[in-house]
Amino acid sequence: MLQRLRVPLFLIAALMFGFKSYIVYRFVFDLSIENMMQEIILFINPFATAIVLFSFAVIMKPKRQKKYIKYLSLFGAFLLFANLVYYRNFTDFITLPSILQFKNFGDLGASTASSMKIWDILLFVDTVLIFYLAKKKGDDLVFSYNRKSKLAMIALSFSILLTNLVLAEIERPMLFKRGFDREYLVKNVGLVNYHIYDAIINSKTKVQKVMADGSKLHEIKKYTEENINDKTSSEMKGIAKGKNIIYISAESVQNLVINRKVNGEEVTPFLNDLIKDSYYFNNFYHQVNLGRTSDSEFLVENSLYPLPNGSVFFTHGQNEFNAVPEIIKDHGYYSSVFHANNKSFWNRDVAYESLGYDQFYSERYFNVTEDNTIGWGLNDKAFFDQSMKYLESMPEPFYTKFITLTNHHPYELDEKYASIDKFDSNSKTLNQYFPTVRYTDEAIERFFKNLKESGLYKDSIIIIYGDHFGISENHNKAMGQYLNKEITPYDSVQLQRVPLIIHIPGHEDDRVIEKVSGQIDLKPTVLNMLGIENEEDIMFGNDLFANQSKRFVAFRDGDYVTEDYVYTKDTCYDRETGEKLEKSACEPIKDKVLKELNYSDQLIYEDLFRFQDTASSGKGKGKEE
Ligand code: GP9
Ligand code: MN
Repeated sequence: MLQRLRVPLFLIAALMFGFKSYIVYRFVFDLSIENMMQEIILFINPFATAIVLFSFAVIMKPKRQKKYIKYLSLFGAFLLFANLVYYRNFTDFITLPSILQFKNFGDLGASTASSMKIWDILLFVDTVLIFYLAKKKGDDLVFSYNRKSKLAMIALSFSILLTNLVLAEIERPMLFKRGFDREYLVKNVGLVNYHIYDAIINSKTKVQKVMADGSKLHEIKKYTEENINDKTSSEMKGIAKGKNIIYISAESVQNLVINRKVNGEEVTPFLNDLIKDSYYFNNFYHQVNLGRTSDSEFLVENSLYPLPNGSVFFTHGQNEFNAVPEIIKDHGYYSSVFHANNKSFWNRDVAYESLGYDQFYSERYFNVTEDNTIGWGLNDKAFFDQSMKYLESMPEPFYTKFITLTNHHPYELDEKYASIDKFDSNSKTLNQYFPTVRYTDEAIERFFKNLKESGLYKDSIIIIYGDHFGISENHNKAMGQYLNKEITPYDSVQLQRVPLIIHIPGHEDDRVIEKVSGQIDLKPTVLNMLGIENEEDIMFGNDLFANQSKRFVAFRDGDYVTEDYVYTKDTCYDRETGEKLEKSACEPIKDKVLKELNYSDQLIYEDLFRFQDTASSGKGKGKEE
């Protein structure tokens, strides 16, 4: 019958490979499909890629065509098979570094055999058939095409792929620029395209590393010594020695909600109370870029800037760093992260290892059911509750981070969970934001209660910060209505403030600290509190408790804030009043900001910390065990 229809071999191979891939994506990998659009993309993408790959056959002479189709089919089957076996082991997809890295070969070899299943052989059935058809019926199924048909075929197959890419971009804006998660990539563009993307990112990184010039470290070190690192002694030096450090990264919580009401109700009653008994920084800015939560983590652990493109975790997650978890390991600290999301989101499973984390409690450490899920996953209350058993058995002193999730865009919260009413404006996002922030506030309150009950509270220092903005500039009109003013570019910068609360149980000298500060300052602050000095380290932040005022808080796009000015959109504003000033007032700092961002980028792109012999010992396992 095939003969009569004259279906070309390349199309038979493409359709079979597409179909087989779809079955594996949909029913074998555990990919979360949240809506119809995702379902459609998942169906289209394996066929789109398969048709593009196999349609290249049309430009070849029949003999070559046969060879190309046979070996492409074999290669495709092997790619699926290898990823499947790897996935069974690591619930993740193969990355280029993971195959290039020798140490993983060991892991892989040992567990590969046990991860293979007899029915994996089915992945090769279509390939066997293609080999058979090519041999027996090859001359009936392989044709020569004229120029016009060749062009038409290639154009058609690429337009199918383009449709797939456009749909993926609509479903997940900036998918390629931001990377997000290997699961997202596979779900949206398929395994083959994911591997191409992974190869491009990795080779770019490799080239920059090969070109690296280790002597730059001295120049950068000299810059930070002369311009940033404050030598005056901090009043809090050593105060945290031997104590547990507990970070709470509060998803999308902006400073604007602190001490503010909606419909006559406080948005964050617990945090409002807590700051009376804490050091509260009310001019603390997030400095993240496209890597959002992961960028904030990177800033906090390294005191370096995130990158202009993508998430550092994703693009440079295997660099050598001098991160806090690694440094404090030498001082007897055990480090961990709690985050009830897929472990590979933002490439955390890989990046945490480079940062020196000992343990990552990701989604699979939690009991996530339909009943305790809100929005992106496990609700914050259940998250904190279920974390306690791990925290209570953790070796002390520990350094740990809790990353909340409920207050994530689009802030969907069932009425039954909401303690306050929504705001009323033309922005659904802003309206819903307040009840979900309140939910996180209540979850943190519960966590404090749990900490007290477990006895861990008094031996711990708790640091809460907002990871980044929650409401983007697209909602300025509604925000203006809420704040009762028109939002100017100056206000947009001021809205990038997130709360920073440092709570030290038993400490009396608490106050509101108004100095301008940013996420980049947390590493030096915490290290000083722990009494740890590392003369060789390179940090772009300052100890927030030291006397000298920070010179500026730089944002990734070159905008910045100082004690006196806010510089944005090429305009200089008075920081207190928001009045426009002469541009020249802001000019001198502008160059410094760019220089500093550039230095930080060089450190990352060229992986310069690997040239530093003082880098602390051993990396963390960072992995789930
Ligand atoms: C994902 C969570 C949210 O694991 O941290 O990430 P975000 O979208 O805010 O960067
Ligand atoms: Mn976030």
